[in-house]
Amino acid sequence: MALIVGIIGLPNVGKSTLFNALTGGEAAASNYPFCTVEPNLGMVAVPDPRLARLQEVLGLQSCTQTAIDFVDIAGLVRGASQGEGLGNRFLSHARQADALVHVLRCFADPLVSHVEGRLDPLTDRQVVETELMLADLETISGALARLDKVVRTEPQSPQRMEFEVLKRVEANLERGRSGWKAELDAAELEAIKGHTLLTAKPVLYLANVGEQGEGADQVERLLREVGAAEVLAMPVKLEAELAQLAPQERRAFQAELGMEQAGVEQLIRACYRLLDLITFYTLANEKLQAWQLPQGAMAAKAAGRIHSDMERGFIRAEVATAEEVITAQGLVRLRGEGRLRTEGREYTIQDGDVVHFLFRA
Ligand SMILES: Nc1nc2c(ncn2[C@@H]2O[C@H](COP(=O)(O)OP(=O)(O)OP(=O)(O)O)[C@@H](O)[C@H]2O)c(=O)[nH]1
Ligand SMILES: [Mg+2]
Repeated sequence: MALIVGIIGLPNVGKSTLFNALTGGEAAASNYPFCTVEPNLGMVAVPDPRLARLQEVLGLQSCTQTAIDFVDIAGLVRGASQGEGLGNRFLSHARQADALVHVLRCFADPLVSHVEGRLDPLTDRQVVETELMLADLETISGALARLDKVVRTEPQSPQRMEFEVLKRVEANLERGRSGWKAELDAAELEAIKGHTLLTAKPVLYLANVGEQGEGADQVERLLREVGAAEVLAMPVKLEAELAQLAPQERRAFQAELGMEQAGVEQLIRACYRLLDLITFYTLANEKLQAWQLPQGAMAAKAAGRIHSDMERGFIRAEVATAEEVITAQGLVRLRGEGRLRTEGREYTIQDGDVVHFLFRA
């Protein structure tokens, strides 16, 4: 059950090019608005230096990384919520995503046409977000009409909270406020989760800059508007070209360009954080595997990620940190010295834990 990150934005801003940079793939990318119609789906392994070090000290031939699915969605234009462009098709694909990467064009290439005829990532962002808000308003108005009847006939209905929260979200969206999530607590968010509202999804803005970093002034404007944590600047076309090279060649080229870490790697890791995921590791029968888990999940649930039997028959977990395993060159010494912690089913798994589950089959 890999989580899905949807790539959204206006047409012709570099979404498919970004998808290719991530997957090393060859999705159609061209100077032609609405080049993408059917979404491209690709599974991308999450780079994990800690896993590589574990593999090395354990002397294993292979290991299994975690992955995220990326979906390259059709471009969206003004009026999409009313069916303009590929309208509702775009929106239904975006709705299936767990988080969104919103690509904003910051490169000024006169050869690549802009659907609105000018370079302005701030306005582009507004155009797209307005459509997301309008689409949500429509979803909400349909749901409220139905819930209104329910709470009127049964004022103490369990759906009362859902009704009240949706009304609050609606009031926010009507005032053009997409940041309504901050006002709700966990229970309130849970109550409306089923509506998969687009403005509820975590968003990362990807500023698509030119090959030489052109567009830095636009990135500055963007940073001022949305805050540094949510913006990543990346020369998408260059990254897609790098993705076509063999690993060794790519590293040499990156060193030449003074790039410490590939932009795509930064993006994948940023998405991992955006999805609020942590990684834990298991080592069984000489098989080292990384697993992803929502932040705050407990040991029994983590066991269930591997097999439902392990969750059902959970007895206890033996835990060490990846750093401890690396320093001790494996689990054997840690176990021998009694340094593996014993944890129960309610232990909160920490990022980087190496876990051995004991369970009744
Ligand atoms: N100069 C330059 N061109 C770029 C860059 N990124 C993308 N392009 C070009 O812009 C055009 C559109 O790119 P796509 O990746 O197809 O855009 P898209 O957002 O998927 O477009 P739709 O599928 O039509 O919505 C292509 O000709 C790309 O080569 C960039 O960083 N610099
Ligand atoms: Mg495309």
